[in-house]
Formats: sequence, C-alpha cells, structure tokens
Amino acid sequence: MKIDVLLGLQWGDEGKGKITDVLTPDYDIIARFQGGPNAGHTLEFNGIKHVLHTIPSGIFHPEKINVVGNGVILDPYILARELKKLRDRGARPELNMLISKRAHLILPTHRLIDAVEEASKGSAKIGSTLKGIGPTYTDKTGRHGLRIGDTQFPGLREKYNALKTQHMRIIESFNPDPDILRIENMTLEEYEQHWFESLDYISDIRLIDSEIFINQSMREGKKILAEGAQGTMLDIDFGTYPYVTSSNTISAGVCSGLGISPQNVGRVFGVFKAYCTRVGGGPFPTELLEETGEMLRDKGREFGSTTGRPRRCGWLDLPALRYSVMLNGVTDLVMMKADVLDEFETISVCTGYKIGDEVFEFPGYDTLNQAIEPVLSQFAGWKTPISDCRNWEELPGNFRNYTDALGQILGLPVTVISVGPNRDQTIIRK
Ligand code: 2SA
Ligand code: MG
Repeated sequence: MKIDVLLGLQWGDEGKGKITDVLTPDYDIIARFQGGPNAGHTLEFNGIKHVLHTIPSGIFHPEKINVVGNGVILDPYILARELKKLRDRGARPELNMLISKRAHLILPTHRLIDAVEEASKGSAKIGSTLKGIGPTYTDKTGRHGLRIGDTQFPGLREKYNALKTQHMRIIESFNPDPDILRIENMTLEEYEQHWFESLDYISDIRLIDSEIFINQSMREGKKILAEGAQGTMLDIDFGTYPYVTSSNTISAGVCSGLGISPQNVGRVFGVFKAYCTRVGGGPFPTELLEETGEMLRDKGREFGSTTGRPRRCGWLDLPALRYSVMLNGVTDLVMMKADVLDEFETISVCTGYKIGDEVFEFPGYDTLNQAIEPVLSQFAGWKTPISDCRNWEELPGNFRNYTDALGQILGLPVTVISVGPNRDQTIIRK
C-alpha cells in the first residue's frame, strides 16, 4: 500500500483541512510531515468550526490514527491548548494520536528570536506567524535543537537552559524593545512555566519512532494519508524565497518528514483555491489591491486562521499553479471555494508572467524578482449560487467551462470541487 499525499498548491489556506476531513473515511492513518503551529487547518461540521494547528485533521474520527511525524516541529504550550479544546468537546486524542520522538521542540525563546528578527527587518519582514518556526528549523539544521523524545530522559532542563543561553545572546544582540519580548501576552518566565507544565499535560500522547510505525503500517496494508501544511509557493527551496516558511512543503517533504521511500508515494492530491491568497510579505503577481480584492476577502472570509490577519487576495495564478503541479507530481486536482466567485460578471486568470517583451510560463528565480505584469484571460461568470450543487451535472455551464479550461492548461482534470465549507458540499467528478 502506498502513501497518498494531500498538499497545498498555492501560498497556504487552500482549504486542505476540509478536504483531509472529507477523505479521512478512506484512510486508516493521517500523518503530518512538516511545519508546525504556523498552520491553521479549518474543519467545519455540524455547524461548528474547528481550527487545528499541530494535530492532524483526522482527529475527529476516533477510529483513525493521527501521526505527528518527525518533520513537524511543535510547541507544547500550543499543542496542550489544542488538546484541551478537543477534550472539552468530548474527544480522547490520547487514544488516536501519536507523535514522533524526533519532532523538534519550539522553545519560548525561538518565538522571541522570530519576533526580534521580524521587527528588525522593517518593511522587508517575512510576515511570519511569530510561532518560532524559522528559528526552530534553524536549530534543527544547525544540530543543536531539542526534540520531544528528549523530554523522556533526565537532563532536559540542562539542555533547555544551555540552548536558552545561546538564544538570549541572539535576542540581546538585537537590542529589542521590551514589549516585543512578550509571548501570548506573557513574560518569558511566565510562558516558560506554562511551557513546562504543558509538557506534563501532553505526556499522555504516546511518543514513538513514527518512521517504523508508518512503514510497518504500510506493509500491513493500512491506508495512509500525508497531510501537508502551508503551500508549495511557501516551500523553503522552491517558494518565493526569502518569503517562505522553513520546511519542504512539497511532496518530496513526505519522504524526509515521515521516513518513507519515494517509491512508496501514491496519489498526490493538489489543493488550490479558484482564486489566490497570500498572507505575509513577498511577491504576489496577481494581487488585487482594489475593490475586487476586497470582494474576494469579504466573500471568502479571507483572514488568517492562526493569526487573524487579513489575507492578500488576487486572481488565480496559473504559472505558479503549473509549477506546483510539476514539483509535486499532482495526480488529483482539488478546487476549493469556487462559490466565492458566484457573483462575478467575469473571472480572470493569469496565464503568463509578462516581463518587458517576454512572457514566462513558470515562476523562475529571475522572474519573481522583477516587476511582473500578469497576462490575464477572462471567463464569463456563472452568476448562480453553486453551494447547493452536489454533482458535476448540476453545476452551471459557465462554471464547467471555467473548470475544464483550468484542467486543460494544467494538464490534468479538476476532479474534486468544493462548493462550501461543509463536508457534504464536495463534488467528486467520476
Ligand atoms: P512562518 O511562520 O515562519 O512559517 O511564516 C513564513 C511565511 O509563511 C507563511 N505562512 C502561512 N501562510 C498562510 N497560512 C498559514 N497558516 C495560517 C492560516 C496563517 C495565519 O492557516 O491562516 O493564521 O496567519 C501560514 N503559515 C505560515 C507566513 O504568512 C509567512 O509568509
Ligand atoms: Mg490555513
């Protein structure tokens, strides 16, 4: 049995959480392979909205196992808060969740480094989620990070203090404003105390060698879905560097983030929105800074689910999407939130990046650093609400034209279409 992958093809917030939740019944195990609490995966069912940050989106199905893989980084405080919310709603995550011992820990001082680095960048700031993601992955590759498996051995405090001392030197070198040095409205010492208490609170979640568990489960014929976070254009290698996150968000990240061979990757579900959003700084060739952008933000409720920040909105960027389909080896295209476009007279999509006299089909190292004029094609809008449609035939003709045209440009059909936030508002094209 191969592992299927579900990931974002844009700048995150494509609606991966919902689709993972819809696909979960077909799988036995859902596994996160990268990122950390910078993610905000929103699931909506029975009229209630749930936002997950560290925990895989299969958690609401008690019979499914949810694995936090070695490629993930976690903040015990944020994880404890997430677990508590689930428990308050009657879930028993200790029964169906496992964490890799190799997952790195986000220390309180990682969050402070994130904050002082961002503040020092002024208008060139990345727009990070301030969850300490960059500094934690920096310590991982710098080979002095702490891993959650370390919490099971004596000497944790000493290791913690040694790393904290290094971090304090970095923080002080920025000569920071004292109010930057607060985390979740707490002083460092207060946050630290909660952080250590949280380690106790999460200690009933089993720590394992998840690579062994995953490979054994695969051999036993279990079906596994790897759930990506953020999006391809935020990938540390192929995204719009330096305005990216610090992990490999592409399908290749599944191999290193879970410990599986490339031969064991099966289907790759690529999720994209019918338009485009990005939160944080960096190039966004199709961004709409006027009313149309605001309309998309309003109708699409485009605000960060982790930070509440308004998301930048724009037309669908096909050069970026084509690039993402290529990098990930997408086998199944999933289109989200097309219902947000229901009232538009015409819908534009960007088919190329024009720089000077040349038109580029892909975002390249050079193109993204220059002023891009998006080449736009127009489609007639469908001007009908689609949220109640439940199959392809019921969808308006103009919608089907639009979707088929996208499929043709991208080289594979759009097979899953979401027309609203609920599980049942999902059309699978046979
Ligand atoms: P970081 O925190 O170091 O990973 O930030 C680096 C860049 O990556 C972007 N990023 C995201 N973009 C969209 N959605 C994300 N998750 C949350 C959500 C974000 C939120 O689901 O809404 O609530 O604001 C996410 N996480 C990281 C980030 O904006 C930086 O551009
Ligand atoms: Mg999100």
